Amino acid sequence: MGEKVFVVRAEGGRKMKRQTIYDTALSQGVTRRDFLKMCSVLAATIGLNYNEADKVVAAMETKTRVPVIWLQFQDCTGCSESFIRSTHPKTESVLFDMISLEYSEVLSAASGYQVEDAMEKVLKDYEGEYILAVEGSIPKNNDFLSVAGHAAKETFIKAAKGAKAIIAYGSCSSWGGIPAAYPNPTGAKPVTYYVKDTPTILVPGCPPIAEVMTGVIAHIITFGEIPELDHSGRPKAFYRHRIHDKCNRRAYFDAGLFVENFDDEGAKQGYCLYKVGCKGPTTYNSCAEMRWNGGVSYPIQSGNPCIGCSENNFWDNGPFYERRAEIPSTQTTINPDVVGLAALGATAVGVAAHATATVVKKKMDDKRGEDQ
Ligand code: FSX
Ligand code: SF4
Ligand code: F3S
Repeated sequence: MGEKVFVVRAEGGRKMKRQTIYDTALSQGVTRRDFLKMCSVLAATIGLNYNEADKVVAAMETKTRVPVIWLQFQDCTGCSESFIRSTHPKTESVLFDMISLEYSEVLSAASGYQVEDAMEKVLKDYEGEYILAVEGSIPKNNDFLSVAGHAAKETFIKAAKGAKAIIAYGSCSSWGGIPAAYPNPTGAKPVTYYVKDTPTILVPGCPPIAEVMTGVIAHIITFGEIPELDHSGRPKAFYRHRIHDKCNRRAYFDAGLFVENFDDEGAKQGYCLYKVGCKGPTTYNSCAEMRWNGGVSYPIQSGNPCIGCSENNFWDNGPFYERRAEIPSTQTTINPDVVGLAALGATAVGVAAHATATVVKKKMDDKRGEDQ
């Protein structure tokens, strides 16, 4: 058990021995028991059954750490902040055991030429093997952002060329995000605008859930390929449900009990936030299932309507905190009023038949009156 396991890797004609992920974990003081625990959590995160955790164990015991280059463009660094707060498994394990973070403006100890050289070396030595994580959108106009004297676009296209996969981490790199909001002064674009022939996984959210990133990387390590994606390029395992489908306030929606104002009795009771603008019915993300900060809570649980931060154009889809009568049919399979109708039966006929902000409000008020 204590014997070190190395993977032999050909590098420039030479054979090099590199530590496996498991061995790296041991050298960081992680016990076998903790390692197995970490693998079980990872297996659950990537959607494997409990009895399939051995696939993750086998991969971590035999594979070496994946080199990662993490580029930041037009962003607020919230994505990095979110990632380093990953709790399942602990970020230290993810960062130092599963991946080898070769370049990060926030986390690299080195800076200046030193770190620029390190990135060049990875592009050359690990061509086709490294993962490129991108945070932030890329401006069309080169004047807006350059790092180390290179325009953002140029740096991204160069790094994307030899990547095994690109992970667009956050809504800005996935869709354009806040920098691309009207009037989009920089001509901000998502990564897919510039590169189409490198496998790209979108992990939207402003910021995204840290454990989703961990899960995506664990999937690539375990299976040697990117996870199954939906029609927009998001990993299905994490974006297959709407917030509304798994929301802890859903029973109130179905019962027609809504918060009307943030300081009313409904708010105190934890009623549904639909009428104060919740975009859960049109937002695909794992917040309601995985929750944030190690499963502690998520916006809706803490009383704030979902603002749809993982959806395309979320900033321009506002205003937030106001209910819109129409739910865009392209983003939802079923109108939430109809969802409510199905669950509520005959009592909800009035809800569905009068699905406009004002009329729904009146009907709900009427219904409450009857209930009391
Ligand atoms: Fe964007 Fe990430 Fe929102 Fe911020 O960097 S997805 S503005 S949380 O940080 O890119
Ligand atoms: Fe939850 Fe929002 Fe749906 Fe209400 S509208 S059930 S608060 S997701
Ligand atoms: Fe964002 Fe909505 Fe989750 S606002 S963090 S997608 S609950």
